[in-house]
Amino acid sequence: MIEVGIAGLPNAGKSTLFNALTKANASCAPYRFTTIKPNVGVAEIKDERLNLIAKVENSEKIIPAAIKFYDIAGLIEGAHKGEGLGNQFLSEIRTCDVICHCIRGFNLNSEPEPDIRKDADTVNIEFIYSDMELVQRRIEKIRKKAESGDRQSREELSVLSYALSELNNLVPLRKLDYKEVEKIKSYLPDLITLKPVLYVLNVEDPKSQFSNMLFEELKKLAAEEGAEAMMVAAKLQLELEEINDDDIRSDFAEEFGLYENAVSKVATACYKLGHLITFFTTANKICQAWELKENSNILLAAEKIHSDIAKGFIKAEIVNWNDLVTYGSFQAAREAGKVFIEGRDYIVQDGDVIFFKFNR
Ligand SMILES: Nc1nc2c(ncn2[C@@H]2O[C@H](COP(=O)(O)OP(=O)(O)O)[C@@H](O)[C@H]2O)c(=O)[nH]1
Ligand SMILES: [Mg+2]
Repeated sequence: MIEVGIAGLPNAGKSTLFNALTKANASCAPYRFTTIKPNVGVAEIKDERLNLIAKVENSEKIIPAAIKFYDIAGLIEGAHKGEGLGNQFLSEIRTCDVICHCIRGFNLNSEPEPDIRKDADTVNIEFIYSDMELVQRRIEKIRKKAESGDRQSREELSVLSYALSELNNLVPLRKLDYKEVEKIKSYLPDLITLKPVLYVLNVEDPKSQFSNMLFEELKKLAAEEGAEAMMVAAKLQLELEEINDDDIRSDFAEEFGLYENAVSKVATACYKLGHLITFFTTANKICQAWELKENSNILLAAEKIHSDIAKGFIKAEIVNWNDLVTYGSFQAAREAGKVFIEGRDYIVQDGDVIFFKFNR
């Protein structure tokens, strides 16, 4: 399950966003909204494709993919030195796949006017300092061995020294060359600035000029960093989630310009950043969505479901969800030449519906 850490300055609206996202779910088990800890929640990712596939396949149950959110508090200037709640919370971000950086885009009496770049930088610099510390510590640990001539340690030392020099220049590591990023990741996978970032501008009113002016600024900043940006009205979105009547709900969403499904919006952006795709299965009358790393072969997909399917893998029949739905049945899609038989080297594509054949 993809894990997303919601970070940002105090009063940016992180908890409001967290609540909006984790409440935005109901319908089918097993995920729903589950509170693991007060600040950890799992939301199911509504995916219209699932409903359409389920209909064609006469599935009796739908199981969406899920996304885990952490509401990460305690990040203030100096957090890396233990200010505020300090490192305890930075360590929670380290295990996440994507950082959702929440930026305040509304006025609050106790806070100065929103300042996109300044606010973003304050947090980004804490991340950089925190990574610096981790890299330094690791370097100290391996230095002796490297200096004694151990080849592996020397390689690691050279990679980490490079990372440290970039951090010293206040460069987040995700901005480096893909190859360098992969090397650094192989030694220290938990560095925060290696992680992809989704900037979320939290606004009062998504239709206002003020909000949109701030959003333009944020998009510019995100583009410079190769990050993604979106605008959410967390407080209104949370109110939307508390409306049960479908008609009133969609009127409310339309009036205020809200996402009917904020989780899907966030999940789509996070999947893109995390290089994840979705494939589907319909075995045992259960229509299920699964996440998978881009460029994975079909054995990895099989492994996700059950190691026995990977072990006993013979072949798979694959149809794109859109072809399946367009032709109205698996059989009709097959007759139209849209079902493909693939072996173990097949690279799974987003939207594949997969029927595994395996020795039990
Ligand atoms: N006006 C306005 N207030 C908001 C919005 N989102 C959050 N707030 C308020 O801002 C304050 C801080 O929000 P909170 O979610 O606790 O921020 P956190 O410190 O980042 O977790 C609370 O009083 C929220 O009600 C918003 O979109 N508009
Ligand atoms: Mg909070």
